[in-house]
Amino acid sequence: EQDQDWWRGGVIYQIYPRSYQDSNGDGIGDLNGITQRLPHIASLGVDGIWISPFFTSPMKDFGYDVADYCDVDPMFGTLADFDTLIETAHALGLKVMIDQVLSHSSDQHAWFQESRASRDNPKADWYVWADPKDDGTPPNNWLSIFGGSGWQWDTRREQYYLHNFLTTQPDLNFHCPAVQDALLETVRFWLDRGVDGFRLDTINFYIHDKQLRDNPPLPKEMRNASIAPSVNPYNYQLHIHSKNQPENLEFLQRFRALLNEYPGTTSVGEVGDAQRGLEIMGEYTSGGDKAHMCYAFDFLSGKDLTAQRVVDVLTAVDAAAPDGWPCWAFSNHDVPRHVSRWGLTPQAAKAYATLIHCLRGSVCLYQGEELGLPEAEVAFEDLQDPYGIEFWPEFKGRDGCRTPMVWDGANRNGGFSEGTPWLPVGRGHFQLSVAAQEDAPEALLHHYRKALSFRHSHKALMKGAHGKLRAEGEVLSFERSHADETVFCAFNLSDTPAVIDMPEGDWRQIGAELGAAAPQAEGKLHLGPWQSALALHH
Ligand code: TEU
Ligand code: CA
Repeated sequence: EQDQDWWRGGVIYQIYPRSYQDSNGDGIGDLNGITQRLPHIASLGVDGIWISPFFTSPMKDFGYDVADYCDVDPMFGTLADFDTLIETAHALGLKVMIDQVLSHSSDQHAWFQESRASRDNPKADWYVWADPKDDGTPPNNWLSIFGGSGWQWDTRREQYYLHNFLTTQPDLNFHCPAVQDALLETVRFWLDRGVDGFRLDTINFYIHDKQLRDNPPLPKEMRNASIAPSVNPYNYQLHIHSKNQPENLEFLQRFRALLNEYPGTTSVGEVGDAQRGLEIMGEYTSGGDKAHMCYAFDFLSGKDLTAQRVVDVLTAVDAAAPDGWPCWAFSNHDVPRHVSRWGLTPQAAKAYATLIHCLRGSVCLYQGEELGLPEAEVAFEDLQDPYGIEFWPEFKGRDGCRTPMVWDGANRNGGFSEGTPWLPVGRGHFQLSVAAQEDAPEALLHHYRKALSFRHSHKALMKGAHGKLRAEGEVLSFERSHADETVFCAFNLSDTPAVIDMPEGDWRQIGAELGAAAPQAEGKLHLGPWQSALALHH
């Protein structure tokens, strides 16, 4: 019998298709390449995969600019290749989630071509068009996440259109019911093809303020063009009118009703909001009638991840909505890989790998995370990300986490491609290849497998509530419980030994395969550098 709640506490492996495996030597990863590598993913013990966009696209934002929601870009393969991928994944026990970029399309999408042709065509209001102010300037002060004004002038319509990201990513107008209907039809198309769920790109940008009210302006000292908006601490609070309007909840309910017709499917909404991310997670995922999960940004930035920070974030989750369901990630295709961001030694990387698998919520792992890949250094001449090119060198862009997966260090291009890879393989990556780690019992790859299997063998870790959150110095601890199972988890997030008190009660050591410490006499717990302790109550 199929567990329809597989996603609740499940672990999802994110694939950036351009960089996973190239099967035809053009230097760009593709669907057949992914299919070929599914056994590696299954061997990790994850529940499913999320594949970043592979739909027809001019690739201005590498697929996050969709020109046809219901077809595969020839660069990545064909619909038949996708069918084979799903079939192979399912045979290996892996769910398949795809990335729906509904908030905006490519400017090459037929809908936009029609919409921009005149002010009175049937799709005239499918995008967000507005007249200039009397002096010809944009209708309001809204900014693009990728820099500059959020408005682009269109000479044909003599109007501005809204884009929250690149100018080639016009914002779809969700206030228009026909737009919602058309998008939901594309969702149905993929459900009928057998997908198990969706990662919903920029879910909080679906609906903008109809009255187009100005956002609060950027403080003067933050208007410096060399600060990339996504790392500008003020950026997200500045979009209060351009995103996250109340009508979004109604759309999410329509979306959920559609998914409910396909039992066992799921969704994870990407909520990029530094200030209100977890609150929005609560709004969007509680009640069981909107998104299933929201992707949390809390552990995707910062120079380190301290015990106190984890406690603060988990406390905020409870405050936001005890029945809400976050999905945690340390790395993805948009941010510097966490091993580099947090400056982790291999030992520390293991501690965080154990930690993420003990959190309440679901988990996304990003390709190469299981190898401990550091952020690759990409020379300016090799940069591909338009956002990185724009803000170089203060902001290095997103190419350093998008370099090819390394399968075999002894092979040309790490086994990724027979041709010239679209981004060079990271210099220090060859020695961390899958093949190299398979043969090294202490390698991080095996630690990820053990942590995944550990999580899956304890219902309390998959589905349980969390409680008794503590940060004592650099030691983080909490309990997870579900039905009659309670698991105690402690992590020394530092390279100095530490001693804490065990909670009251009888505890049996578990997780020894993860290097976890055993509680000592008199209720003391001695933790070595970066050591964890895991114990079962009985
Ligand atoms: O990202 C949304 C988002 O908030 C990013 O702009 C993020 O702040 C930035 O990439 C950090 O460097 C999603 C996708 O994940 C991203 O790849 C797309 O470019 C973006 O939407 C537009 O579709
Ligand atoms: Ca290819």
